[in-house]
Amino acid sequence: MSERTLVLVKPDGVSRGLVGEVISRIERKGLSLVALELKHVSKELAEQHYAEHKERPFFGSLVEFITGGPVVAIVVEGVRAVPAFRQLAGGTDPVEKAAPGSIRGDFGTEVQYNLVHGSDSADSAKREIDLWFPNL
Ligand code: DAT
Ligand code: MG
Repeated sequence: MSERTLVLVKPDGVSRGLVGEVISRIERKGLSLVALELKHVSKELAEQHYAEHKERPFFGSLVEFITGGPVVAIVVEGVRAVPAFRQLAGGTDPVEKAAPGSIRGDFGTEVQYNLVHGSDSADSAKREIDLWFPNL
């Protein structure tokens, strides 16, 4: 069953020149790109995107980070796209949780600078795609 997920290459991934690497891994996994945009993220969009974390101590710095440079937002489609991209990304902590071979495991060291976002469920994907690509 085909489904969609929202992928973000966060500002650290863009500034480190890893956009092509991330897209390449998505394509090699067998997933398709449906929409792609380089975006400067407003504080409002960042706060809505990460609304589930608004009570967490890192929320302020997370919003500051994600609005601090352009991100590449991608709608990805394919069979089991949501968990498939989470697998490609690796766990949230690039050192403790993300396995080597994953994007975070291969390229990251710090939790905040973990390079990519991927929706965590089909419901989150729908909410996030509506937020980032209202015209899709
Ligand atoms: P994920 O991005 O793997 O879905 P999450 O939804 O729990 O992880 O958190 C969203 C982002 O917030 C995460 O990618 C990086 C940041 N973050 C999470 N936990 C953090 C922490 N303990 N300290 C700093 N940043 C954190
Ligand atoms: Mg999450």
